[in-house]
Amino acid sequence: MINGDLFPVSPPGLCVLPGFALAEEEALVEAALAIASRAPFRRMKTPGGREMRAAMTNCGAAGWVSDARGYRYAREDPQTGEPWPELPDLFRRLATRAARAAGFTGFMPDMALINRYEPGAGMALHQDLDERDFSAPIVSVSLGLPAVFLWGGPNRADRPARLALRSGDVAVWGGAARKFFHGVAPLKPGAHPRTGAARLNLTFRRAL
Ligand code: MD3
Ligand code: FE
Repeated sequence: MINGDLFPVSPPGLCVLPGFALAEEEALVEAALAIASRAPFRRMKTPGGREMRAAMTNCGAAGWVSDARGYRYAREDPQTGEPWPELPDLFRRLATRAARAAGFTGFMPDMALINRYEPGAGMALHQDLDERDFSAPIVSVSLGLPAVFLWGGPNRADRPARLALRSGDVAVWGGAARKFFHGVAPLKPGAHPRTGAARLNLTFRRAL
């Protein structure tokens, strides 16, 4: 394999690490479900009043939330009034290790957004602009059913390329890629031994 399992692909700043988290797949799914037992997955409303297709929850110092008031990071789960569950050490260590493998040393995420997609669910092209520090990368871990990730460019009109992401794949986004448009194509039906008919995606961020 060229480049020792490290696949930097254009745009500069996106790096896919195929199977990087596969050895920890089961523990990662268990940890995500334990978080969801305390901060349940929910389909949030966009400020425009539409229900998003992916169900979401969070862990760490803040959680990404969306409602009629807009998008923001909130220190408490608005559904329970409680702080979000802690970011597990397993998550923290994996995110730091993957970022380092992609060339971002010293990445210390303060939270993870957890997305759950069922067959038919996707995510429209968007940018992630609610975090405070854009010099930090975002690390994404795919678990369960495969998905086609759509990555565009700096402009909404840029035609997105398609990238297959499987359970255990990790992608790191930093530098120029950090503000690029991206999304997820609607999931194909299927079942995965660890997640059933669902894909979980963890995104580790420095939000505060
Ligand atoms: C590129 N999630 O939660 S992960 C999201 O598969 C999100 O659930 C998708 O987009 C998912 O906001 C994609 C990959 C990803 C995450 C954040 C990014 C790519 C990114 C932020 C900036 C650029
Ligand atoms: Fe995003």
